[in-house]
Amino acid sequence: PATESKRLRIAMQKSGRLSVDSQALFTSCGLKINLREQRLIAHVENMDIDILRVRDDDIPGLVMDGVCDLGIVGENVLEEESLQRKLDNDSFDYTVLKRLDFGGCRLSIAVPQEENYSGAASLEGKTIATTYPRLLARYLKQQGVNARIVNLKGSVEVAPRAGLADAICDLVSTGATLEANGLKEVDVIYRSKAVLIQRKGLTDERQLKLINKLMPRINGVMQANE
Ligand code: PRT
Ligand code: ZN
Repeated sequence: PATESKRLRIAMQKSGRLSVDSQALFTSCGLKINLREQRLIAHVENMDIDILRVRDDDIPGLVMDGVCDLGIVGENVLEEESLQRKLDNDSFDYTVLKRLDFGGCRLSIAVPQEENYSGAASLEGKTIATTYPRLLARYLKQQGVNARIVNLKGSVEVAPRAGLADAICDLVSTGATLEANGLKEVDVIYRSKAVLIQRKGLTDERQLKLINKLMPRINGVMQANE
């Protein structure tokens, strides 16, 4: 069966903010990837590696469940999935092999521009929309604040204007999206970058050798980018 294949399986985002950089990293490391756009699996021609191209949200689970050996994903998605799995008593083990130099962003609280905000206490009793309910809940708990969390998978930034929430907790990079929606960033609750992760319990000698061959190359590429 496919699950016993000894080829190293690496999960990356199929299309989105991490896919170009992930692919560039693999290419810089010498992987010759046969990418036919619509394919789920891309075979690496010159190494025993298969690249799985999936939604970024699926990557932590694929690695934590041991279906993929390695994955590149944002720490925001990884941490959210870990917190959720802890709550659900599911396995959430993995190893971070490398924090990468792309995919940087912050998860921030934002409120309408005209709103007064003086720290997390201002959120008491408010409704906050987010795609990251577990990360937000952890922050609110740390701050001793009680607020209602509304879980939205998209269009979080329009929630206040739509009357769905008083505030939002969303990813920010330039801040342009917040500004365009009449919001201001008031607190950073999590800073994220893309990371390369490995599943727990990887023992196949050939696969481990391959990883040991790749890591110095990744380090070299990152140093060259500095
Ligand atoms: O389809 P799939 O599920 O794979 O992709 P996706 O749409 O869920 O994710 P994608 O491609 O948008 O983001 C993938 C990862 O990139 C995120 O999980 C982060 O780790 C990282 N990243 C870095 C960002 C941003 N920067 C970012 N700015 N992810 C999202 N944004 C969004 C943010 O949600 C907001 O809508 O960009 C907007 C804000 O950008 P600024 O520049 O206007 O502040
Ligand atoms: Zn996603």
